[in-house]
Amino acid sequence: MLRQGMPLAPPVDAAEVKRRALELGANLCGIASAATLNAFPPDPRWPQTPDRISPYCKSVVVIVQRIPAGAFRCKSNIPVQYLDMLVLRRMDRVALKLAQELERLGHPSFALAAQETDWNLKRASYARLSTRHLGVEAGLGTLGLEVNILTPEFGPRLYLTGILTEVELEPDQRMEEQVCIGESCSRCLHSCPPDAVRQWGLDKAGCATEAQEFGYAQITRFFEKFLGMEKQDRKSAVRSRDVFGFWQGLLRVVGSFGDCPRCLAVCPVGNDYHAHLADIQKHIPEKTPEKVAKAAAFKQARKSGDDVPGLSAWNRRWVGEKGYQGIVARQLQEFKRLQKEKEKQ
Ligand code: B12
Ligand code: SF4
Ligand code: SF4
Repeated sequence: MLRQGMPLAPPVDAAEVKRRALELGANLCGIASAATLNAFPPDPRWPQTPDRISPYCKSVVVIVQRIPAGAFRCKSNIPVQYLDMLVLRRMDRVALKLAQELERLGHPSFALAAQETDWNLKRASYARLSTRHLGVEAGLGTLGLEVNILTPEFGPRLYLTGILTEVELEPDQRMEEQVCIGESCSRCLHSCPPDAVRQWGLDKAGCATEAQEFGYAQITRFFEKFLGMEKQDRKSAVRSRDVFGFWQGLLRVVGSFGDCPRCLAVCPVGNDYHAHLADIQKHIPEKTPEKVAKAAAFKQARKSGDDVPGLSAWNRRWVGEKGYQGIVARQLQEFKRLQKEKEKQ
């Protein structure tokens, strides 16, 4: 008789795990080896490695859930903010289901707390594992100029998580070709409202003012101010837009993170961009002469071989060692060819 939880522990086929992940609703799936992730932490000073979480983890199954492009065609940011929450829920469900199925086969497995950060790592700005770096190691894409992971399929318009398992699975090959077009594109930099995009880096505090309008930093700032207020001012502070924002964040996450869609919306990587966004996102209203000059300086720095921290020998692994080789142009040509074929039918 076969009971749930009985440890049979047969070997598991990696291709079958990926097929099952897609069947459950993931949009992409790849596998990274825990040994590789332990050997290459994104920042060795603050190691985000599976080993810190469990010494028994052998593989990490990485799943991607895309954000529907329609939300980036709207008049306000609200639809993206709301969708983020739905996409994350869906992603976590798929991850949990897959972990349970692996465990039923006899291999202890669990889904990562993908959105939560660790208080002990860089004052809580670091997660247990960096899922972007998991994605790169699992062969799903490479990091862009604004450090989002860009997949050839959906550019950066996605969320991703990992399932940590004790079964050894055949890992996928890391992409060595850079998916991001790079400094000559810089559309993410042009679009960023607080000008937080660096050269394969990010001013995180700057980004958080837009990306987490009612996030943790804003909550603590509000209460610090509140504690020093006169009784009269406290009354109106309690009824302010801030408190409403915090309440909405608690209710549906809207506003507490995933608030700013701009670098996601304008990135020209991915067939979802060619199909649904190229027309309306072509023009970037936030583009200024200062941002154009900043992008030109980045381009020059790379050309002259200057020291760019985001492109250090250690970081290149996740940016794509072979540099940009025209993947976006190739995809666009193929997309147009397929469209012409469809029109003929
Ligand atoms: C915290 C966080 C944020 C915070 C950061 C807050 C802060 N004050 O630090 C803020 C608010 C900025 C943020 C914003 C966004 N986020 Co966020 N965020 C996270 C979270 C929870 C953890 C990030 C983390 O741990 N990073 C890991 C470290 C390694 O990243 P890093 O600092 O960039 O690492 C570099 C530096 O360490 C640098 N480095 C610097 N100094 C040194 C020195 C040495 C010696 C070395 C070697 C390296 C080094 O090299 C590293 C490699 O590039 C992840 C979820 C997760 N579990 O990963 C989501 C996550 C990264 N966020 C995500 C998203 C979608 C966003 C937003 C688009 C949301 C939005 N629409 O508003 C924006 C995008 C901003 C951007 N361009 O990156 C997605 C990414 C999807 C994608 N396509 O990449 C993630 C993966 C969530 C998920 N589960 O899918 N986020
Ligand atoms: S999420 Fe918004 S604020 Fe943050 S880097 Fe992207 S465009 Fe800039
Ligand atoms: S907008 Fe351009 S520069 Fe920015 S991440 Fe996308 S491809 Fe790279």
